[in-house]
Amino acid sequence: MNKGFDKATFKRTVLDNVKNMFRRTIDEATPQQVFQAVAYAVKDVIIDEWIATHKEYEKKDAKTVYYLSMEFLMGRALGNNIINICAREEVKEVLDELGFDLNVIEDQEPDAALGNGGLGRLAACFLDSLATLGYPAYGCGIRYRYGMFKQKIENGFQVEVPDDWLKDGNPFEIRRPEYATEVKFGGYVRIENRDGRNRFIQEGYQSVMAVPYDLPVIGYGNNVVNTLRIWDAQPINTFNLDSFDRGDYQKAVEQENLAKTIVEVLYPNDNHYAGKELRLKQQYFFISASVQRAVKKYKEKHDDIRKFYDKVVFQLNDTHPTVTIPELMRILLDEEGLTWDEAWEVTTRTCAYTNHTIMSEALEKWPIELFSRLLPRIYQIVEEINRRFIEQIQSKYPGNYEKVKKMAIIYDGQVKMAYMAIAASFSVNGVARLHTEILKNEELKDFYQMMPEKFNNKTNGITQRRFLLHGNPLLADWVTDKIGDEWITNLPHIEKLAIYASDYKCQQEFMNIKYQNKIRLAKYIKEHNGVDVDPRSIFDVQVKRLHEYKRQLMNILHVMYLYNQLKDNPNMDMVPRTFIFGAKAAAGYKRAKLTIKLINSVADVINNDKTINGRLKVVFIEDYRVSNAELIFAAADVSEQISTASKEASGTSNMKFMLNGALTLGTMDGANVEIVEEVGADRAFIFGMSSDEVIRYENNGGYNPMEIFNNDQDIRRVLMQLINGYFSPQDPELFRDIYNSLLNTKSSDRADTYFILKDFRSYAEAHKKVDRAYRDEAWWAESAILNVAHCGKFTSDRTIEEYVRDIWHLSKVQVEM
Ligand code: 26Q
Repeated sequence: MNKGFDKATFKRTVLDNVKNMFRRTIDEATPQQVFQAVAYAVKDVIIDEWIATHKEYEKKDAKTVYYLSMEFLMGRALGNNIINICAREEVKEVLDELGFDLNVIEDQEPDAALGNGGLGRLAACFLDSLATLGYPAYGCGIRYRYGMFKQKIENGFQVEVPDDWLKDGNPFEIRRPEYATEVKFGGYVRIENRDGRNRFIQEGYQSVMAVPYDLPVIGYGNNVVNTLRIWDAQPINTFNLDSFDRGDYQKAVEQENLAKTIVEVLYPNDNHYAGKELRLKQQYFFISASVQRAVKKYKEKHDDIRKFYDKVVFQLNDTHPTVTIPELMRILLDEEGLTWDEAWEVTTRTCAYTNHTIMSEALEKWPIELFSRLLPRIYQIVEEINRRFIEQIQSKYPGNYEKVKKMAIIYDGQVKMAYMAIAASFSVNGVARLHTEILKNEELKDFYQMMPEKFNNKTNGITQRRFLLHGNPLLADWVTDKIGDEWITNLPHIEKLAIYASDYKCQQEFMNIKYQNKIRLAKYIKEHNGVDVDPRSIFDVQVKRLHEYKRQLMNILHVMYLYNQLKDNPNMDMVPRTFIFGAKAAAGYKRAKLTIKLINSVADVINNDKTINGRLKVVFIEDYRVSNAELIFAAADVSEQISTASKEASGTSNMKFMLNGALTLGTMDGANVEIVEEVGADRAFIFGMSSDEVIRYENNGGYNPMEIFNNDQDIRRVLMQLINGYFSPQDPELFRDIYNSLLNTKSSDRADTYFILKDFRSYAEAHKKVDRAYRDEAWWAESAILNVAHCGKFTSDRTIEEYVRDIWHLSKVQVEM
């Protein structure tokens, strides 16, 4: 309940908006038009708080974190905003009175899909927590014209469709041309000696104008509204005839094109580096604009730039924003006139770096040629950072050239972004305890040995406001009924539920809510996939980006194995199971896309086989994204978290499932380790090799999948079905590449890189345990409730408080209205 919320005024505003924006009365308005009208009305409600929040920050002269990220996977804003202003009931009533269903209106909004997966969604959860906790923060990113592509499934194959998310406008954003900033690319650097000092002047460059759009990030029930600032690009001087005369015609066209292409589209790679020139342009574009703006804002109130770090901290979301470091150095050296040592002091006390992956193919390395051509002055600075860093390595390890080779920022013709980020940050953090340990002891061992004080862990978290309060209203109300609503802003409080876990009536209530949510998802699946699924079956779910290390392939191979068992033994006693997948594959990732086809081919055969009596169903949910994720988590019984141990830095869907009372079926990887620690190993289904074992095999060899293939007839049969046309009669060779990846990779790579065959038996065993466990309804309900009760650690509120305490050192601000 929001005491200040005036229903009558709100209703009036909605009606006026429909009239003024569309020249219609409410009964003539389409749902999309009503959505627009409601969204603008909500913006009216929060605008004063937005202004007041920033006034308060100014007044307090509060230190601010800038969360710099190429991705913010925000999802829809309306429903979340209504929840955070605590006016969901009121808005629902107003819409009821106007003859509209709030859920239908919410469904009109496109997802803001300015991100790929975990890293982008983490940024969005962090913004929610920062605002809710009252910390001064900006998110800084790019206003991509097209976000993450829409996925269509055609004939079982993924087809990518552009995500034209801005086509109906974006009601919550505000364009801020007054903060437009020029960003320069290319050209050359002229050195001029003035008053005995060298000046570095970039000439012959191309530039674009960066124009920010601000989006409100609303704290829960506290009047705080922070800002997500995303930058658009515009041509600098619109084409004029003069340029003809000056012979600059070509350049004018190029500048115009640069502005258009730079923010055109989000790169759809997740955990994979693509060394594309445009990607580096995007990085420098939004970083230069954000850093310039932060410095300008600081200077409006302070005259000693040497104390910049007292008021500003830059958090680098992976290496993608690492040009922050040389860009800040450039501004301090070339524009503010600081000495190198002074500038370095400021930079290294301002920047902190988060690592999200240990996958070597995700490490960013830019060819010197490209980097120096695109960013000539920035490259000079990187060279000097590298020169001094090497000096430092040599003084610490005299004569040890191996160390230089392994740690240099520039080596082998490449600029290594992670090494620069580590060298110039005061903090380096991993995103789950196990991940941080692997960074310290394996991937970044040399850096850890040289500067151990920088390394720290910040286990990821998620916002319960979106993923329980908004996504699962039935369960949210039930929890509040039992223990009050403190959990909304203090998730550990949810532990109070534990005493109800063994109570028969509570178990029944809980399982009934799960059942209602399964009906809701079944309806969605029927509407979108045309497949009937039984809400009484076990909903066994794997939703995340498609990547070999996440092993969706192992999941579907196991489904094939189960199907074989059912065919051999039609009376086999098993609890009906619905295997649900959702995953986008990077457009260029062939094997990932083929895995989607395999899942759909297996689904086709199994779902149409009458002889198995509907005991097995396979569903691939098209276009997995934040908005349908909320429905999926709420309905899940089993959470598949089955990455090869050591490969998943943290995972965050594991936490969202837990929050919604699904049991984890997973490996001891990423944050799964900590989830099991919280809920107890007996309330989860853990299987597979440990990260130590995996790393030992990787270092010493000794794994031969062919042995397993030759000795395990069930596995052999499943693999043969990949190449005998069993699931693809029209094209028996279709899945040959997948078969080869498991058994006989021709290249120098080891076969079965991700140990699918090695872990298969123990995976199947874990599934058997799920089947047995689900039959004991009381045990299952108790375990599910205990998962909810023990998820308190995994709120992003806790994660943010740790960042604040150990890295950012911010103070909370109160906004009175
Ligand atoms: C890099 C260069 C060029 C193009 C694209 C990229 C790129 C883009 C996105 C590289 C990596 C990503 C995304 C990585 C990511 O999402 N990592 C996930 O981060 C989560 C939040 O910390 C973790 O929970 C996941 O374990 C981790 O995989």
